Amino acid sequence: MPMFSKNMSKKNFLIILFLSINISFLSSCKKEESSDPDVAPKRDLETQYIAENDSIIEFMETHFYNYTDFENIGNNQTPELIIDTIAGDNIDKTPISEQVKSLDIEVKDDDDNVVVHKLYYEVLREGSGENPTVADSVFVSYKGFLFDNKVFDQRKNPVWLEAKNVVRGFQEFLPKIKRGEIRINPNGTYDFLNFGIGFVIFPSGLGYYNNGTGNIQPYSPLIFQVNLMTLNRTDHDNDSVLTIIEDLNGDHNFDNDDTDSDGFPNYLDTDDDGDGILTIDEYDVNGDGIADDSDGDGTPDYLDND
Ligand SMILES: [Ca+2]
Ligand SMILES: [Ca+2]
Ligand SMILES: [Ca+2]
Ligand SMILES: [Ca+2]
Repeated sequence: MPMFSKNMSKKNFLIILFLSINISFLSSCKKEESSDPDVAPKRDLETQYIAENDSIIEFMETHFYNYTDFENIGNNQTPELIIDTIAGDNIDKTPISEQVKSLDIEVKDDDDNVVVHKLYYEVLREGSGENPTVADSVFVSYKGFLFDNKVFDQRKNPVWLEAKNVVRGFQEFLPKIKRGEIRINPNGTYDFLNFGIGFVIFPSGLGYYNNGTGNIQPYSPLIFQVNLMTLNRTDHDNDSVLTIIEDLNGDHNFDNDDTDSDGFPNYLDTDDDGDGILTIDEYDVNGDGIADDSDGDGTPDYLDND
């Protein structure tokens, strides 16, 4: 496909790099419960989480990854993550459980009860640039696989994804690594150097839960290796307020913040408070980089309709 042909001119490449958005398989698919054979009956979120977390911990205690392949790697290399059982010749390997860190993510069940889900991750190379937010567009290669090593999705050539559209565990992991640098070579080819590499393991409550999809059975914990080439900050409605800032309640769901209740969430609303003045014309009139608050009531003008 032409998107990443190596002989593209520098100019064309940069235009494509910074404009194109590619939504792939990773996009959270929200299927309705139906007669679809891939959709299992919905279980209690907390019960399911506890059972899956136990199985993830057991998996990490009995498995290792190819950590020696990630030592002293070249600045443009991307070793592929391989996970195997600690047994036989590999009996002395360090288990994954001794290497990962964890992150607590709040997930709500259908009755709005919060069940904290642990996500386990390892940064294999930090990267050299900025970290993405959970709202940004990221240019990534990745490999998604299951505990039985079955690969359900893999991109060896990087693709653009929107962090807010991928499964939650992948989205929440992204800010843990940094982007790399772009090197344009004299012959017009390019590569990325010193980009962030890591992997993440998470329960189905941060994945597809009761929805099976492709090779993924319902209630499957998922593993992703992620290689972050570069990123693009997003401002979906071009109102000068970055999308990450439009998530007012900070729950990483961008669809439930709608200040003026007009049905358009703030990240897609060019007049967030519905006062007839576009957000871009009242967000930061004095240009100091801070949202203006003319009446000093603590609510910035662009969210304040009085
Ligand atoms: Ca929100
Ligand atoms: Ca709105
Ligand atoms: Ca807005
Ligand atoms: Ca307004």
